[in-house]
Formats: sequence, structure tokens, C-alpha cells
Amino acid sequence: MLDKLSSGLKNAFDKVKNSLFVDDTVINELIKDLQKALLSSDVNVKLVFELTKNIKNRIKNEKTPSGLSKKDHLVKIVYDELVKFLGEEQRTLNLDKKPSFIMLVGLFGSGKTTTAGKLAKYYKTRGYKVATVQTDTWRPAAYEQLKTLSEQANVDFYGIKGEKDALKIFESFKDKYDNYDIVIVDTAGRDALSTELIDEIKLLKEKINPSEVLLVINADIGQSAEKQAKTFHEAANITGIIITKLDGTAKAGGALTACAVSGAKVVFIGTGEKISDLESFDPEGFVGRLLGLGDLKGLLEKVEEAFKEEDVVDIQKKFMKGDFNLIDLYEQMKAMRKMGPLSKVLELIPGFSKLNLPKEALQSQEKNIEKWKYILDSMTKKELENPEIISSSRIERISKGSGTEYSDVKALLKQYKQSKKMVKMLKGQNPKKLQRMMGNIGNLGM
Ligand SMILES: Nc1nc2c(ncn2[C@@H]2O[C@H](COP(=O)(O)OP(=O)(O)OP(=O)(O)O)[C@@H](O)[C@H]2O)c(=O)[nH]1
Ligand SMILES: [Mg+2]
Repeated sequence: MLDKLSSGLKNAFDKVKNSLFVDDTVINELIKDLQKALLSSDVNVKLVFELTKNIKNRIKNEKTPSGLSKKDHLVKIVYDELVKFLGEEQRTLNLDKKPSFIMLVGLFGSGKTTTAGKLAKYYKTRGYKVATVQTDTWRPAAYEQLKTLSEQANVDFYGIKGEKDALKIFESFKDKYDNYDIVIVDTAGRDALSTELIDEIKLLKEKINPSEVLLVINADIGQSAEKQAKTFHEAANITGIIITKLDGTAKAGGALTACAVSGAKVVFIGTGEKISDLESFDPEGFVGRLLGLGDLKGLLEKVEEAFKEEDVVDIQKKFMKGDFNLIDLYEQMKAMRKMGPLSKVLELIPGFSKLNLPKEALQSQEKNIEKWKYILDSMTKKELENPEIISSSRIERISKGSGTEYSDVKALLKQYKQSKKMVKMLKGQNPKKLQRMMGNIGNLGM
């Protein structure tokens, strides 16, 4: 995500870090590099110059606090200003009412329906009772689309196939909504912000009385997001913005910064097509990640989510006792994967984001996990529960049955043995060893 902007900013920082001391040349070069990186991500020229002017002024006028090197101070100033640039404080949704209605609005194809599913999953995993309602009567497949997504998110779905009156659909389920903490309402899009669209949004708003009206914007419109955000803000009184498709455009920087100045705050970002590709937007963590400083908060949030499901907790207990088998190992791997593709997970870990691990290596790990599923499917229950009995003739049968190589099956068994060994060592409770092992436990799932 935002690879180009991120590497541009990191390069600018690296130059500062590698310089012997901070002088005017270094500062001017940093400013120039920052400008270049931001402009190439479609950030508005005026905004870029304002930002770099602020940075320069602070560098010139502020005394470096004692205990901080001049370089660190420089990094801190740039970090602070970028955070301010992106909206400064994180805004979380207002969900005090029961139910809290969240209404999604926006232009055609901006990602509303997908985001409705993502939000449902996001809050469901955090323990809320969630339902979705489809009021889009324009897009023919809208009903099925949100129904499927809601099934994936494991939340209830309401809609009336073929009904042409959005209000009627919403009203039909009035007696149901009280059963939920959060009801997410998807609405129809239009080509442009027309009076027709505004009227429909207003009408629905009146009936729904939503706690949040969120504008869904596609990141690939770059800095013109400002106009869209402003117009929606004024005409429909939106309470926040969700920027989607941040994964697929070089203009993401433009969209993000444009929204930050529109008067409405970005609350979530969509970073992929999958239902779990939604992140709450926190300017601090986001800038930290852009600059390669790591975003521990974001990581912890994801880890927590992945491990929330109770069965996984049970497996972890089993793991720690050492009496796990191949099925448990596989479940554990799946849980790790819920955090997202490996590359994204690593991006969140301080240090790792700087490693620039080759994409191919990460992809082949992902593929391994897919393969392992086939291998496990080809094993008998006995083999799964007691992998020690798997002889070479059994390996041959399993590899044939799963359409994999002999060596693939062996590799899986080796991983299993190593994990067992690791847990045994863990139980030896040598704290130093334990620490080293914890790193490996993380690797084991990936
Ligand atoms: N890569 C990527 N694709 C996304 C993201 N969010 C949505 N999409 C894709 O964008 C396309 C349009 O998404 P929808 O959710 O149908 O958009 P919509 O706003 O509901 O569209 P209408 O109902 O026609 O107005 C779909 O193909 C989605 O898979 C994202 O964050 N990243
Ligand atoms: Mg839709």
C-alpha cells in the first residue's frame, strides 16, 4: 500500500540519517525530497508547499530538546507535521445508541457495498451484534452482493429483492433493528452528486436517523477527492469518510490529504478486495508506517482480531501444553493468515518494514499454506491426529492424493516436528530461549 510514497519518504529520511550532521544543505535536500514524494502521490501542490514551509520554519526556529539528537528532532518534526497533515487525531465512530445506524453513501462503484460487508465483519469481530440492510434499488445485483458479503461476515442481512422503494425496504424491518448494536445501511450510488442523489440521501437520513453518515470515496480520484468530500459534506452532512482502493492507486496520498482538509475526517481505509481489508484510520500509526517506523498499534489490533475466535484460543492452549497435532497446526496457520497477507502483516512490524523482503519469498509462503490444506485433506484422521505414523509409503499416497510433491508433504511434516520441538523448549522456560522462540512461534503460523 502506498509503496511509492512510502519509499520516497523513507529515502528522504535515510539521507538525513546517513548525513554526518544536520546543516542547511541536508535540510534543503530533505524538503526537496519530501516535496517530490508527496507531489508524485498526487498531493495538491499548495498543500505540499504549506506543509514543507511549516516543517522548515519549525526546524529553523525550534530548539532541539536536550536528550534528543538534532537528527531525531528533525525526524520528529516531519513526523508531527505529516500527522497533522493527515487529520491529526483518530476519529472513532459514535456507536453509543442501540442500535447505531451507519449509513454509507457515495458515487457509483466507489466501494459502498463492499465496505458495508467489511464494516460488518470489522464490528462483528469486535463483539458487536451487527446487521446489514440493502436499500440500493438501482444496481440490479446489489441485493445478492450484500447478502453474500453479510454471510461471509456472519451477520444478519435484510433486503427485499426487486423492491423499487428504498424507504419501504428500510421500514419493512423496523421491528428487527432493536436486536442489534449496529445496523449498516447500504445505499444506491449515482454518476455524480446530483440533486436526485442528495434528495434520496436526505429522505433516507430522515427515516433512519443514523449515528454516522459515511462517504465512501475511491482513492484513485486523488486530490479531486477534496471537491467530492466538500460537496457531500455540505449537501448531505456526512460525519466521516472511508477511502477505498488505497491498494490500487498511485494517487492515494492525494486522496488522503484532500479529505483531511475537507472538514470531514477519514475514519477507515480500504486496502484490498477481501472482506478483511479494512483498517481504522489513525494518522499517527499511518505516518509511522509510511516512514517505516512501524505501527505497533495497528499490528496489535490485527493480532487481537485474528485470535479472538475462541477455538483458536483453545488451540493455543493445546499448543502450549505440547499436545497438538496436524489439525491444530493448520488451524493455527489459518488464524495467522486472518491477519492478512504476510506482506501486509510484516509491514506493521517495526524493523520488518525496512527489510524489503522479496515479494516472491512471501508469495511462496502464502502458496505453501494453500498447499498444506490439500495435503491435510488427503490424510486420514489417524494420520492427522498422530503424524508420527506417517511412513514414506504413506507420504507417497498423500502426495499423490493431494496433487503435491513428495517433498511438499515432507516439508509439512518437518515443520510440524520443529513446532513440537519448539514448544518443548518453551516449556523448559529458559527466559532467553523463550524470547528467541517467541519469534519463531510467529513464523510457524506463516
Ligand atoms: N482493490 C480494491 N478493490 C475494492 C476495494 N473496495 C471495493 N473494491 C472493488 O470495487 C468494486 C466496486 O465496489 P462496490 O462495493 O460494488 O461499489 P459500490 O459503491 O457499492 O458500487 P454501486 O453500488 O454500483 O454504486 C468492486 O469490484 C470491489 O471489489 C478496495 O479497498 N480495494
Ligand atoms: Mg453498491
